[in-house]
Amino acid sequence: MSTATTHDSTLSTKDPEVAAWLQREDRRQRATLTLIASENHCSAAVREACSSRITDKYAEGYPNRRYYGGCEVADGIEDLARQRAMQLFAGAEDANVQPHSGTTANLAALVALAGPGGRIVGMALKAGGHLSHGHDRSHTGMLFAAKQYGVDASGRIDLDEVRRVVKEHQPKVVIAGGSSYCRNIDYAAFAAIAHEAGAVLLADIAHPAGLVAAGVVPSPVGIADVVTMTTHKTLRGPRGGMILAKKEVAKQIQSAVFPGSQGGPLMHQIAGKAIAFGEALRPEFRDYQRRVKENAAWLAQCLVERGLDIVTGGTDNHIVLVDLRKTDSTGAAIEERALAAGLAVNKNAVPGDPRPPMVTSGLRLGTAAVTTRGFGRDEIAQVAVIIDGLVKGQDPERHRAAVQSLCERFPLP
Ligand code: DSN
Repeated sequence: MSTATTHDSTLSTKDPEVAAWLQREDRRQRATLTLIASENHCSAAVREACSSRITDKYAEGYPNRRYYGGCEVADGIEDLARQRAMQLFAGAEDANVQPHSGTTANLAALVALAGPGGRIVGMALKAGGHLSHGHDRSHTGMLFAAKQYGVDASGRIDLDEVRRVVKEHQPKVVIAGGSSYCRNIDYAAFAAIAHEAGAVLLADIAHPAGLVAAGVVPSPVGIADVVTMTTHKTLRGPRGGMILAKKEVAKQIQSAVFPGSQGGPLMHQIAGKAIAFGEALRPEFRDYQRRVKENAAWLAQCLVERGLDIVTGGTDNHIVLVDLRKTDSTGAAIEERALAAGLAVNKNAVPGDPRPPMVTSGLRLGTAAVTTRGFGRDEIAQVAVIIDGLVKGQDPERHRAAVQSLCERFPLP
């Protein structure tokens, strides 16, 4: 197993305190199985770009239209990232690789498409949506007039309910996508609902971006007017965001990102994005995403066979949402117990959850990171046994050695 890190050499002599924290994080990740659905392990090449010298460079503006001199390398990198993004997401007419995160991508897109105070409709966080889709604690719920739709009793989006909310609210933007929604989304139906009401469709694929790029789940590209995403979840790149837009709205999106909501782009992250998109264009990436999806379906099946409730009974993507309401436990309690066993998971509301967000009755699991480590059916089945044991009250210590052995057999990239 390689232990070399970019901070081992210079940093440990220049700033041993920070180096020690970063080394501790290396050890934590190596010795933990990450089942957090929004996390992954990017390649050493991506990490190298992110710690490169271009972090020093100011490049406000866009390629060939910058507010600073000396941007020729920044231009080359940003153009390459945009070209690769459009190759990866076939049908994309424009790509903006500058958003610092998924939330800033959504905020910029909403300002561009709805305007300040404009009406928007998105999925409620509790139903599987995202804070930045109009939640009242997010600026998207404060700066826009937001209404939210939920899911039906089975945990699935009810398109009749979406249509009803859209007809009633007459928004400028309808948002499709979420952070704990595990089923495929019918983007064509969403587009029809949005367009009937004179609204545009924003598809947020922050979670399934990698699966979409690999063609193993449906793509909204070419259907939605704008597609936002993060680059660090299933897409397995550096932390950041991206916006794909149809030609008609590309200019508005561009100015909403810069100068509207951001200053200088993080060129080191954009270099990392270019590398990740290049990796995602290789055939191995498609195979990886196919395994991510198969592993999630298998994890859901193993947990159901052991008697646990899974929201919607299974999954179409990388997310498995365990509903703990029939057990004595809470999401917070299992998150803590899982960590003691060496598994990183996160508590998450389930639709209709009576518990507050810091407690919750759900557990969100994802297979992107462990599949990067090389997990297949046997290892996923072992994980299911451990999670089931923890929910049933077993001592986490009992599973620690098995988790450590999996971590050693399946090292980080
Ligand atoms: N933090 C992301 C997630 O976990 O899904 C959403 O912002």
